[in-house]
Amino acid sequence: MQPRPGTRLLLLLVLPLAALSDTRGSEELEPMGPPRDPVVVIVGAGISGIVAAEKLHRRGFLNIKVLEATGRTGGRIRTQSFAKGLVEIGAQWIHGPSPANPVFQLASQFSLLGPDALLEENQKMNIEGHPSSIPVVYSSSGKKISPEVVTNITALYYTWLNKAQNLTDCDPVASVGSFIRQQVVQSSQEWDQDMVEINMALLRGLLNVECCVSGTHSMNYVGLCPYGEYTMLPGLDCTFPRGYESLVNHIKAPLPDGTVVLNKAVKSIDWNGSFHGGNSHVYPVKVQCEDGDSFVADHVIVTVPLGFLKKRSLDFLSPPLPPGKIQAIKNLGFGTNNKILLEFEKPFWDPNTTLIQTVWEGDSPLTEPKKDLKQNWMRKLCIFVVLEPPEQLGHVLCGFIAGEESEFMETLTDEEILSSMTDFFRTFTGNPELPPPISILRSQWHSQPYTGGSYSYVAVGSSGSDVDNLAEPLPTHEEALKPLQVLFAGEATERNFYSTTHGALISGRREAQRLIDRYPKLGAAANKAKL
Ligand code: 6YU
Repeated sequence: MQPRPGTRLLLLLVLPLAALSDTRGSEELEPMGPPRDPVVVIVGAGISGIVAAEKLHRRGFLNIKVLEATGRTGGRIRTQSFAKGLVEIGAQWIHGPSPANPVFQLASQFSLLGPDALLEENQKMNIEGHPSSIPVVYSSSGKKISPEVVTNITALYYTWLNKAQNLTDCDPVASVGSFIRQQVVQSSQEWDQDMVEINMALLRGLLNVECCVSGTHSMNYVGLCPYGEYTMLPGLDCTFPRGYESLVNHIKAPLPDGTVVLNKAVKSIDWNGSFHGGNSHVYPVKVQCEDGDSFVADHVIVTVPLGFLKKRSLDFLSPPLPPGKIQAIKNLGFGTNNKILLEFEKPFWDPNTTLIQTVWEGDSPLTEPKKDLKQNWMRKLCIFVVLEPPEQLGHVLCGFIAGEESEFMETLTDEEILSSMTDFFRTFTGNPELPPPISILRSQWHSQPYTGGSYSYVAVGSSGSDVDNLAEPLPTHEEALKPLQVLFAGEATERNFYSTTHGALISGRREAQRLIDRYPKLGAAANKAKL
């Protein structure tokens, strides 16, 4: 296992001061900052970029620009109208909504949550990242599987997953998928013969759900040793009644007009240079945009998704990223989890159903899904959330699909998906007359050129140190006497909370704080001005 962040902090405390490049006292560094208000450019207006801008603004930084490639803020937080209400195209829940979660803190502060989410008992509930209710499971022979069978196998599966999260000794090349397979093989020897097929099918379904949770094609890609570093906070996952984007809108509200510039895709970042601004000052960084505009800066905070960095790791920066960072970008995983939202005229599910799972008889966790994507892509669809409340939203299911099948789905038309989904639900309900959904909306995160997938995971062959490496600012430790120029935020840079909105938020605050620490007088002046 990699040392946990706490251990690293301890190591840092006992190291000689000279070795602590980016933890040196800010007083020591201040003379190296520019003798004027620093200019900060933030690339990306997702939650990490917006939070960083808001924090710098609040702490007295006057020259901040957030350059966003697309025509909107929020990035992978995206709320849209569908059916009779609002739905989420990206992030859906606050994972672990409890006082330690800064997204929960802000959402409560802005009064964005429903009454249930604010109940103390909900905040204390520990669901360890698993769905809070047992789904109704339909099998491909058109029958519902007995809740008792589902409960037993689901409980067993979660004990294995918890074991995987708590391993202290593991093979560095092992995957979560291989670990689960081992448990299946051992456990299946004790199953009644007539339960083997259905248990195996259910376990394949659960592995497919796990691919959605981890945002990966296969759990064979997710590293076993670092798996436990992802930290689950207590709290019963909750949603935003007025949309997740309401959070981003509240955070960005105090930013002066013109701070966020939309449709301003950054092409490349030149650093370690001497660039003249429109004044007499010289700046070390120049941000070049796709449309020919450029922005000089003292510091740039890069918050672009890992999916984008994977495509551009060699040429997004000039001089290029150090080899270690390029390797970290390569090592870490970034996969696709998409949603297919379907509106039905009338629900085919019972009124109290909150989750629907679909399993294919004959499938097994011991073999990988069939390869012919055109024929089989929908076999990876595994879980549907019944969106609530139906009185406000209509009868809407939100299906999740991960991996290559999900990426293939992105290439189909709405009509093709609708037709496949109609067949799909007719098969699973055993009702050949089931009316088709009346409308559809699906996400296409893999095809978004500035995202390239859904979220990161720590892949086999990578570790938490790759996450830390990605977060490391430039110049690096070796050149620490130069002022900071390029900083990195975004969910993939947060070792314990990657893949979440709170991880992204924490990373944006972390990098803003890194700059604030360099300019103690600015912060002091801002505080004085508030008194
Ligand atoms: C969460 C959830 N959730 C579902 C789906 C998705 C995600 N997440 P951004 O991308 O937001 O911003 C970067 C910006 O940069 C962006 O606007 C770009 O356009 C811009 N940009 C890029 N290139 C540029 C350039 N060249 N120039 C200028 N601009 C440029 N998180 O907490 N709850 O329910 C879900 C879900 C379908 C796609 C999610 C969820 C992930 C979050 O959405 C995501 O982390 C943050 O929004 C990212 O913010 P950011 O600022 O970093 O980037 C054990 C273990 C397992 C580990 N996983 C467990 C957790 C599972 C995660 N949950 C997933 C579930 C759902 C449904």
